[in-house]
Parts: sequence; structure tokens; C-alpha cells
Amino acid sequence: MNTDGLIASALSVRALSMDAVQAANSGHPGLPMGCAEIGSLMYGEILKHAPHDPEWIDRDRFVLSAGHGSMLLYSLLHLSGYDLSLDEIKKFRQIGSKCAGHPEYGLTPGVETTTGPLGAGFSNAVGMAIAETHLAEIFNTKQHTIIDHYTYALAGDGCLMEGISSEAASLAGHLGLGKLIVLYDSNSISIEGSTGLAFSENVADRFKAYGWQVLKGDAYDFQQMSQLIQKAQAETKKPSLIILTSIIGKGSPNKAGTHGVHGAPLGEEEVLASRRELGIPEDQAFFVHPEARNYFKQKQPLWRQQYVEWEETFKAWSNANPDLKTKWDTYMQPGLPQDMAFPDFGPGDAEATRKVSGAVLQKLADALPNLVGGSADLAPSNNSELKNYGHYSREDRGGRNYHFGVREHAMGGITNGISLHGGLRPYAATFLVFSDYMRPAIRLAALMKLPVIYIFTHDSIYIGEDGPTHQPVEHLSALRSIPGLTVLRPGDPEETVEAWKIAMENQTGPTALVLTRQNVTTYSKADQNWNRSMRKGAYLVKDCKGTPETVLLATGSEIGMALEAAEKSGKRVRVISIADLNTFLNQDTGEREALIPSGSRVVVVEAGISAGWGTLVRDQKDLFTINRFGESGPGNDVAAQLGFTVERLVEII
Ligand SMILES: Cc1ncc(C[n+]2csc(CCOP(=O)(O)OP(=O)(O)O)c2C)c(N)n1
Ligand SMILES: [Mg+2]
Repeated sequence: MNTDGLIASALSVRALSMDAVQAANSGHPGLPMGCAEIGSLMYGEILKHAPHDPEWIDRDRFVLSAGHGSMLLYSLLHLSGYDLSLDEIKKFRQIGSKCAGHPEYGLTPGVETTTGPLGAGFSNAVGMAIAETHLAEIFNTKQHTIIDHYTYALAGDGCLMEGISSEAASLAGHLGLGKLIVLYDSNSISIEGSTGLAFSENVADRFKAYGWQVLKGDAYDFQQMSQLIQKAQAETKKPSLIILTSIIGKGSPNKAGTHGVHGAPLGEEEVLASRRELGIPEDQAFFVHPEARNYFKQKQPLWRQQYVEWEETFKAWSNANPDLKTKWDTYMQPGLPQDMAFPDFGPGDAEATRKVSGAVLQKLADALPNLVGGSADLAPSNNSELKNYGHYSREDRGGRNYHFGVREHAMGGITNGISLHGGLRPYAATFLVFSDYMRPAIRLAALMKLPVIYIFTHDSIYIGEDGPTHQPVEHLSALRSIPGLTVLRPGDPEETVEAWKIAMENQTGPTALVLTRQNVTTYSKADQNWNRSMRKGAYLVKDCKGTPETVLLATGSEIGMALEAAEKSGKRVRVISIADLNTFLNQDTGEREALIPSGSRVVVVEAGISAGWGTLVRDQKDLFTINRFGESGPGNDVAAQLGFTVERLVEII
């Protein structure tokens, strides 16, 4: 180990971080300065990585869960030779810079995931580690190892206070993810002051109880840290938590060790004092020590060599195992096979859309071996199990079904991690009402444009007896308000098949499938090309003679209701299925007016709150929706109690 090189690297990290934060007059110098040695050791000595190819599938993953310490990551990506120039660092936190306030996936080469919401990265790392074991199980052979990497995360006090890390750590321990190694920046400081204000449990004991190996060390002792990491690597049956005692803002003579250095620039005076303390030339902003440059320059050929060796192994493996290689290609190439057969339904067929979804999922699983996923302990209700494909566990890494346990938030974060890892197409399932418990992870999936699929069943008051705690009313609207999340609520079995196709085709963001508990009946569709039209968000289910007096816009199970009311009303009524409201709202006026003639009255029918629909009706009274919590009782009785009935809709028409 070249300790001088590492010391120079750590000094450069401190210099770059304090200067970038000072220049932006915004940011968090505390973590990067406190973790400069940890980061330098990781990027210089520990990580198997290829700065010239940040997407190399077999690289070690490094997740900065404590995303506010973004300058640590940017400094090290820059120093170790990723495509991140000093100029970008000088524009830290400015519009257009690759150095965003918090690390953003897709924006900066080498950033593995978007972090900032504390604990999220921790859960992503668990997902990445799961993906690694699964792909290793599928593709490695006795002769060739092509997937074999570690997942590291750096977490702070805040990450470990957040519930999501407890959920994710509990599952990681249970699953025995030996190649997951979390470094804990234990500086006993968070924003409001000492962590003692709100955080006093024994973290080591907690993680031991989760089934982790727990190690302790000093964040400034390279030899010791390196040995601890080796010990963590040697433990193949348990994930490891390495608790490293550190000093926030180390290097700042007057602010180190205080909460004042967590998230505010040091100030010009203190920057100067820190330069003096650290031995950085006083007049040199964004200083990089020549020894650090030299150190990382010397690393490049070694990293190249490692990468080339992997490429050679991969080539040899491909030649030796042509069938596996073909399989590999299907894992790495997104998309649906052309000739896939889907379940078939016709008018009159009645089934719950969750059940149809289960049948479609099964077909997809047969055709796409990299489709993996699971539920937060509701698989039998969500119809989300892949039959015949095993259950992922410490004994069976090849299983494609995950038992996430009752841990929705972690499930969301872990599926994001699986998706981020690459090679797998993950889904996650729970009741629609509990989408709230995973909302932060859904939001991050949307922000990162990850093609994760959510199966949300039990989608309205019609679930009945479980009562208002289990009856979603605001959730459709809440999900539709997340930019980039496609929300599909199919109304019958045929639409459900199509919704799954749309979800699978969507490679540029997450999709939520919102499904019924109760049966719905397949209706005939006026639009011959309804499945193509559905991709524009809406289509004509039933037309009337002449100009419609009323156009009913319905979704999901309410399409059946709208058809019945239209029939009973004896009026000229058109029924439109709005399978995807946001996509429909984004169509141009012509497209929309083809379905909703400008003179017609519009009535919206949805068993949920009215938010999001307002612009489509002329009179707010025409929002036939449910703007209150439900009741405990059989589904149809609840609907009757709330006045959400066909009869009432007929009156409105
Ligand atoms: C979910 C979430 N809640 C709150 C915040 C705001 N926040 C950012 S950093 C931080 C304190 C974190 O403390 P710690 O992890 O110990 O970081 P350190 O101060 O040691 O750098 C808080 C509350 C956040 N980023 N994410
Ligand atoms: Mg802290």
C-alpha cells in the first residue's frame, strides 16, 4: 500500500471539497473532510473498477448512501480518472454541472445510484448485492467466473437512524449477503448537534442481532481499515458493518468535530486556516497534490489489466458455453420476445385484474428468465409469485422469487438496487394502500428512470371488509403526481394483459400496475385498435349514435360501472377508458378531442379522490369520485354507503 499516495489523495479530497462548497456557497464539507481517508483507500486500493468503463458489469459497486457527502465522491471520481474534470467540480451545485448537489445516477460517470434521502443508498446496496449473487449463480461455471464483485456502501449516522436501513439490514442479514460491506462513518454528529440527542442504541449489537459481522476501527488508520475490509471480504456468509470512528470536518482547525461543519461552507477565513493546517498552498484553490495525481496515474495500468483479464475470461466463457452466452444476451437486452403468447380473454370473461396479472406474469417469467421480484409478504393476494422458479434464499441464489418480508420501503429500495445493478428486470408487489410505505423509493426510481414494475392490487374501496385503513382513495392520485411514473389502471382482463405489455416495453422509467381485488367483466371495445390507442392513455370503449350528451371517463373497475350506467340512462353516452391519465393529458388537443368532443359534457368516474381530473370537466360536480375515507363492510355495501353506485351515476347522466 502506497501510504504517501493515499495521504496525498486524502489531502486533495479535503482541498477540493472545502473549495467546491465554498465556491458554491452551499454544500456539505463535513463528511468529505471526515471520510477523506476512507474514500481514498476505497478508490485507490480496494475497489475493482475501471474508470474508463464505469458500466463494466463486474465492477465493485460503491454506494455513497450519505449522499450529502457528494463532494467526497466527485473528488475521488475525478482523482481516479473517471470522466469528471476539475472544471465540473468548480461548477459544483450549479445548473448543468455533472457535480449536482447530491449524487445523481445517469448524470455523473461512476455514480451508482441517486442518493440524498438518507438510508436509500443502503437499501440500493442490498439490492445490488442480491443481484450479484443471483447472476453469479446463473452464469459462473466451474471453469470461469464472470460475476464476482463486492458491493460497498458508505453510510452515516442519519442512514442508520432511518427505518429503511433497518429493514434492509434485517433482510440482508437473513439472506447472508457476504459480499455486502457497509462502512459506517461514525462521527457522532448530525445536523442538530450530537447524535446523542436522538440516537443512543448500540448499533454494533443491533447489526449483530440482524446477523451481520460487525467490525470496528479508526477512519484514519489505512493499515487497520485495509485489514478490516479484508476481514469483511473473508466473511462469506454474513454482510459486514465496519464501524469507523471519525471526526466530521477533519482538517478544519476550528470547526472539525462540530455540527457547524456538516452542511455549511467553512467560510473564507476557515478555508484559509484549514489550508494552513493541512499544508495546502494558501493561494491555491482546488488544489490537487501532485503525489495524488501520480498515485492514481500508477493505478491505471493495474486497473486496465484487471479489466482486460476479465474480458478475456468472458470471451473464453462465451466460447466454452454458447448456450449460457445466448442466455446472457437475453439478460442484458431489454424488451419482449416477438412471438410471446399471452393469456386470451373475450367479452363476458370475468376475473379480478390481479389474477389476470398473475397469469400474465407467469407467461412473462417463462419467456424472460431475468424477470425477478416479489412481494412484501402479500404474494398470494398480489398474485405475484413466479411458479416453478424457486425462492431466492441463502441456500438458493438462483431463485427468482423474493420474500421481502413486511418491509415495503426496503423492498422499493432493494428493487431499485437490483435494477441499478443491471442484468435483471425486477418487480415489487403490495396492496395499493401500502404504496405509501414505499413512496420514497418509487420517487427515486422515477428520478433515476429505472424500469422497475410495481404490482399494486386491492385498488379501491371495493376491497371491502378490511375497512378504511386498507381502502386506498388518494393513492392513484398520489402516484400520478410522481413525474415519470407510468400509472396504469386496466379495467378488464384484456386491458390488464395490455397494461403488462406496456409496463414491459417501458424501459425509461417505473410503471405501476393498479389492479382490482374483485372480479371485473371483459367488455367489447368500440375501438378496433384499442390496444394501440391504450398506449396514448385512453380509448373509446363504447360509442353512441350522434354527438354524445355525456362522455364518461372511467378507469379500472369503474369502466364496467360506467358501461352499465350508460346503458340504463337511455341517453347518448360515450364511455372512454382512461388507462393512463397522465399519458392522456399529454396528448395534443386533436387527439383528446377525437375522444371528447368539445361540446360534450364530461363526467369522470373513479373510485378515488378527484385530484388530477379537474381540467377535464366543465363543472366540478361532474367529478363522480370518492373524496373521503371508506368504511368497513362488504365492498358493494361500502360503495352504496358512499353513494358510489350505478343508480347515482345514472341520475348524474
Ligand atoms: C430522509 C432524509 N431526511 C433528512 C435529510 C436531511 N439531512 C441531510 S444530512 C442529515 C444529517 C445526517 O447526519 P449524518 O448522517 O450523521 O451525516 P454527517 O452530519 O455526519 O455528515 C439530514 C437530517 C435527508 N437528506 N434525508
Ligand atoms: Mg454523522
